[in-house]
Amino acid sequence: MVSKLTKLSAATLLALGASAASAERWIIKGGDGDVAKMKGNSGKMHVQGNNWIAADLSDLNKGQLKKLGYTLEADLKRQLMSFSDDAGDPTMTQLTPYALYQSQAVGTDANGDAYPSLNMASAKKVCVIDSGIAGGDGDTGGKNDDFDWTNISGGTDSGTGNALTDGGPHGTHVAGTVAAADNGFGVVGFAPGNPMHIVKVFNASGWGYSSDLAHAAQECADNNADIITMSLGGGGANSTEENAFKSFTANGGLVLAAAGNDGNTTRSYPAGYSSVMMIGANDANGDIASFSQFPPTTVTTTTGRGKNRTTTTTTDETVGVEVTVGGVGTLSTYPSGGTTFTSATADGVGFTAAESDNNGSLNGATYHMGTAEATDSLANGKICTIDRGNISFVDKINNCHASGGIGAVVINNIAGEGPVYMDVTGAASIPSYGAPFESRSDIMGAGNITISSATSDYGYMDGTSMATPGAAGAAALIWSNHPTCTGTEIRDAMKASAQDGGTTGHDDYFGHGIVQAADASAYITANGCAGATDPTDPTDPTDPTDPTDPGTGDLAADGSRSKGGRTLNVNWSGFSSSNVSVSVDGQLFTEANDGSSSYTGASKNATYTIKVCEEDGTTCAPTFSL
Ligand SMILES: [Ca+2]
Ligand SMILES: [Ca+2]
Repeated sequence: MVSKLTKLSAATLLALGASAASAERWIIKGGDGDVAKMKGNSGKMHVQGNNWIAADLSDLNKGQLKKLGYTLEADLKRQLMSFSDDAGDPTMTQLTPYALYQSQAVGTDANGDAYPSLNMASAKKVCVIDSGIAGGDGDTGGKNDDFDWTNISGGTDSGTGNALTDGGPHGTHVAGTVAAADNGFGVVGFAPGNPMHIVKVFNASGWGYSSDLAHAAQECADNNADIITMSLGGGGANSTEENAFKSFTANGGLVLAAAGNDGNTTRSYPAGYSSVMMIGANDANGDIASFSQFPPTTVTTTTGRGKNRTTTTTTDETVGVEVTVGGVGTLSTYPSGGTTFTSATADGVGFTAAESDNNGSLNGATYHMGTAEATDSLANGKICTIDRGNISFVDKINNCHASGGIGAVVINNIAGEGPVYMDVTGAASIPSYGAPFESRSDIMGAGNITISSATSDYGYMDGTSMATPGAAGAAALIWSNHPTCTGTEIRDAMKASAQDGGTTGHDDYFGHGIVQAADASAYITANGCAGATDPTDPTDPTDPTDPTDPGTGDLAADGSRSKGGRTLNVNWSGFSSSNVSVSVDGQLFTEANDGSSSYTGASKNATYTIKVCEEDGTTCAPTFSL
């Protein structure tokens, strides 16, 4: 084993790490078109064309390349296509939430062929462990009619009462994402009308315990459920709880739970048990939700004492996020009358309007006030459209009102964040709504805006709690088309077919990526329940030894720390290129593919995120931390 020590001091390692994180990516072209010369004067190369390359460039690189006569062009970021909810009023028409389009639960493929739909004859029952469901008058509202109530069961618990009445809206929202009925009104779930058993472990106080969950898992099994979904969690593992889910999984079931909403690396349980599939949340653009937790997929074990003490880190993806589903601005069912729903259009084009405490109907011509930092008489009698930023919402609304404006629509200035939820305490009492940045061009140019707001059976929530029932519903949809598979086989197919998100390959935020229900079903059709030999490579199921195999399943990397924690030792296997690319907290090293390398100068109090990739950076072993 060859070891290579860098000559970097601790300060340098950290400083370089910071600059690497902000490294700019450029396209180099023109001049003599000599690709080798371009590469020789660049940082890490990402893509190579006939007479151009795309690479990371330092200022020094840029100067040198320009001197050699090459042209530099900024390499721009391209995002996945955004998805939208249908626009309209759910009491009048049925709206499909965006996450169903994004995860292929509805819609058609590139050839116009419909994605597989729920096969009710072989439906798998989903057990929803949450705060009950609005089947009658509960804490928040009345019965929601947008369920197939003949397919829903639930018991009574001495602590929380009847599971078929709500103990808060959370459980009803979650259940709607799994299985709201396809009936022409309201919303539609991932597996519409699918059989569900409801276990109520929470009431208004919002507390449950691991023992409650162990008991609930047994109730799910007793009621012949195949899938358990839990939009809940907390810190610390508990063997009774873990054994309950292990047993459910060992008996052929599938258990899913939310990663958590604290936006940090904390591992929540039950999601953190290996037997439970941890679900993260992405937004409508396919970006990770800011709140979605991303625990490391590494397990560290220490052996020996004193000088012989060694720490070994291995990768276990089943203790981290495995897949994600849309969970930002999720539209679903509420206990009847339990929320308000706002319907908004700009020249007939729908947009998401977040109500404030100053709600009410609006209908009129618009005037765009920019950031509304001063009054403007042209807003008189108009609906003010206003950009977020520079001054408070209250000041903006007051300037609109003082200009004679009849209402305000404040547009977010951050993409992917949804509409602005405004605190309007102290503002003039004109109807005031928030809107998302993505709708800015529709709103600003609109001749007319119409907004109505009324009590409703439908509304929005954010959270990995909203993503998890989406994954459970997708699992029910996929499984109903392949009823002889086990829950674990469905889980593997969902991971193998997920659409990669974030950094290339498996990562702690997305796991394998965004669930693709139709692709998962096609994967099982192509490979059988047991899946491909190389389960992370759906494109090459038959020959994992094929050197052109792009899969990541054969690639492994781990490491340890020595010298008082200041040296990082990285090991890898399964790579085919002559060099590999090692990223240490974003700082890139090209190393001979000899299986290991070491880096000195680490800060002993810092954790480093390490990724080993083939030299071209396209295929990587799972990321790990030291
Ligand atoms: Ca419906
Ligand atoms: Ca990824």
